[in-house]
Amino acid sequence: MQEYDLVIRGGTVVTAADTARADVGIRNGKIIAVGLELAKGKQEIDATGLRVMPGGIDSHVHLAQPAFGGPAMADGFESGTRSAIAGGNTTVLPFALQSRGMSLRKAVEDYHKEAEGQSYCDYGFHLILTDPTPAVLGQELPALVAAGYTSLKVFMTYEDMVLNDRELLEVFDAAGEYGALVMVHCEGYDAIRFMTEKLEKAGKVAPYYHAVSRPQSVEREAAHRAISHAELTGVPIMIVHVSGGEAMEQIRWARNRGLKIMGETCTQYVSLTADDLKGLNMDETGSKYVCSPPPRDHKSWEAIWNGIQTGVFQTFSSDHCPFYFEGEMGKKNPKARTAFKWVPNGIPGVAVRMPILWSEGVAKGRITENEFVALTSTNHARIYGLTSKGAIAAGYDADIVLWDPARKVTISQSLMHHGSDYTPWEGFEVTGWPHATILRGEVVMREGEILGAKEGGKFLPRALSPMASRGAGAPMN
Ligand code: DUC
Ligand code: ZN
Ligand code: ZN
Repeated sequence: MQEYDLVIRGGTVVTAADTARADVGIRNGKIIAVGLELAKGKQEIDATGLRVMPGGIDSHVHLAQPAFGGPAMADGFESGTRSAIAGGNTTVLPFALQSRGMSLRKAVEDYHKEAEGQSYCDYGFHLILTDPTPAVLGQELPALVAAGYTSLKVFMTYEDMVLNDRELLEVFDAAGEYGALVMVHCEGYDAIRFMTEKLEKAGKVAPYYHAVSRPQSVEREAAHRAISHAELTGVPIMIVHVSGGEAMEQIRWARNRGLKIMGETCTQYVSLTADDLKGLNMDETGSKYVCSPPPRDHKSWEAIWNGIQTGVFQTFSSDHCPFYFEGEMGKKNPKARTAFKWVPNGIPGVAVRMPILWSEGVAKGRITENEFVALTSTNHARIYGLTSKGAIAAGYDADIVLWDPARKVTISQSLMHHGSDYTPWEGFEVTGWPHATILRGEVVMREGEILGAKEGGKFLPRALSPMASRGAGAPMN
């Protein structure tokens, strides 16, 4: 009897902890051995010259969501997860958005219908709470947390989603009681409205002014407020999509005071700038880059790298939030052309997250390969309760990316496999690219060719986050 269904031979295994020349033996979708001179498998992959790393886990993607106040998204589960595996990922965590007045349970059921049989990679759901009624917080939330939806996101802006301070406190408190991890979108609603109206009165409505309407101070103030609420309720929080040094310094300050505040940053905050929103000549091509918080400037990139290098950020995500550019549903639909406030917020990036972090981070000497694995996979698994993911070790799911560290690629729409009709990174040059993606022992992508099936991914109920427990444990470093 063959011991292994698959042996990945001759590669260099890189985990969040260490690097070693080793083979990986897989049976029934699980890693069962990591060692030298493993017996021949039924199938063999020659990984000579490649890094063998845990498959990417992108814990911040939006799929099949009824938009951020605008047209429908360009990706459902099929195209969004296809793009994910093209980029070396094996798990994504999208959001189940509760519309106001709607039951949270119903929102989750609806997203399951969208995802069932339509996912090329494994997936779980964060909840988005927009209507934290006593019934939602007292009954639905604990039941959903117990069923494996162990994290939730709240918004401090957006007409349809914003929670006031009292509501934020109630949500934090309830999450603390059930052990759910709270993710916070930190941008101040009133400040954005004030700025938007002022800019509109001055006729400044081009996409670029989206960035002007939500400067770093708006993000910093909200981050500070969220941290204060976390302190008051004794609840750890994750501040998501941090765009620059100002909010980053708030997290650092909080941690230095012993608070359990975590941070996430994203690809766009080390590779795009607000000037990209100017488009070709302050025209609507700038809307291709409209996302929130907006990308900043080169100085911010350096601040974000500093936060990555010093452990302020635990996760590096894409915040994949895809829209079309052209057409009635696109970012330059007729209404969106009249003012930046109507341009849907978000950009597609699940396929470029790992290549850009490798290229700008590892290849340029800013982070180690092990830090890359922690930032793109292992920390996402640990923080969000994905207990069988994020490591190359016996007993873990055989979710693996075979990485070509030297491969030079010019990013283009044709490589993305997503639903959007553009990529914000068209023409961006990277060193380092996924050679193959392996999901629970099956090769689902090789050399850009999608080999997996859209029924191949499965839903992952998640354990409670060890980082979410109220007041327990030492502060994070
Ligand atoms: N927040 C997100 O998390 N994603 C896209 C837009 C936004 O505001
Ligand atoms: Zn957000
Ligand atoms: Zn997001």
